[in-house]
Amino acid sequence: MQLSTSKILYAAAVAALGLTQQALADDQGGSLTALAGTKATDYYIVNCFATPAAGDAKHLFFQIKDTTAGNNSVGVTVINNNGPAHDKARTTIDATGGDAVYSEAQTLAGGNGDYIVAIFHTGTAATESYSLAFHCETNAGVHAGTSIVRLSNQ
Ligand SMILES: [Ca+2]
Ligand SMILES: [Ca+2]
Repeated sequence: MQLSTSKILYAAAVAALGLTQQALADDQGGSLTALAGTKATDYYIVNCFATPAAGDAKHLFFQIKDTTAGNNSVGVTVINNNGPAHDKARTTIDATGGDAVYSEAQTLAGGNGDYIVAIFHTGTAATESYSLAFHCETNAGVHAGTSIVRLSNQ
């Protein structure tokens, strides 16, 4: 009886941990500088991979927050060639900078592997800072293996 109770408590703890992981997104901060002009683009690769606990990644979840108040909006485009036909790239833009609200969340289904992430801003040359929230998820919505590397910083 004691053992059964322990097992149930353990299962509950694991379930709670899983839900917590699902809600937590990784976060990547950065800035597009005025010096880089209107062409300023930051370029990252996010890798989604299977973990023993979660299994295979199905898609990348992402949204962005423009942390610089002002007219220029910050957006992100994610590209993956393994996605379904005509759905290999998605974009989301935070229309209001300087508040706590992120852009509309998007998911792009490319399975395990590399996702190209390009962050840009609209309007004239300006320094615009951002926070990118992202994580890979399984078909069940569980946090899968996620890593990021920055290839270009403007
Ligand atoms: Ca802004
Ligand atoms: Ca916002």
